[in-house]
Amino acid sequence: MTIVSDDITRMHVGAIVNAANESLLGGGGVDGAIHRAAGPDLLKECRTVGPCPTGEARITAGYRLPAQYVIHAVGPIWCGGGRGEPELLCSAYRSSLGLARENDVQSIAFPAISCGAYRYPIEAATGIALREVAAFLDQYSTPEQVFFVCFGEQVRAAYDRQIGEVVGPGPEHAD
Ligand code: AR6
Repeated sequence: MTIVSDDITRMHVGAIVNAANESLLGGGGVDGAIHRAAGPDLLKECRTVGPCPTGEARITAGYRLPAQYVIHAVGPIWCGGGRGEPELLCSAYRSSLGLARENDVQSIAFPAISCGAYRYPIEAATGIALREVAAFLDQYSTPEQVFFVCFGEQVRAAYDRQIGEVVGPGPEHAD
């Protein structure tokens, strides 16, 4: 597991994950950036694979992106925490990793799903991301490499603070 500060559309990996909405028809934030960078064929394919319920994910090609695939995950909108938000966020990460595994994707990059427009508290969301990914990697050998891509200081700080608790301290986890 590696924490990086970057624009996810620039990542040369097997798959990047999009923080999408249920329609899969695009939006703002990382979703908008991914659609702009991939080009209009991404939206065409999304029309054929969507909609996608919250907590699930769908896979498409990456088109003009350096990544081979885009995995469109739908995280929950934060409504105070009493509407199953933690379980739905866990499920969005697990579903994405399951699709990566089924498609033999060896490297995958996640944005901080639900941490922007969907207002999930960052510390809680990044903790879920780290624990779900660590549990999956304990169980399966694919994907081999997972990047947590931070776009902003707050998300970066939250990952940096918590990664040691999940996997133990080590220089290989920072970038
Ligand atoms: N690379 C990496 N991370 C990014 C990038 C980027 N280029 N751009 C933004 N982020 P958000 P959500 C970070 O709002 O909360 C869309 O309209 C951002 O700083 O993109 O899951 C969808 O269509 C934040 O930390 O996704 C949905 O309607 C994180 O990505 C809705 O927003 C997620 O922020 C989904 O909301």
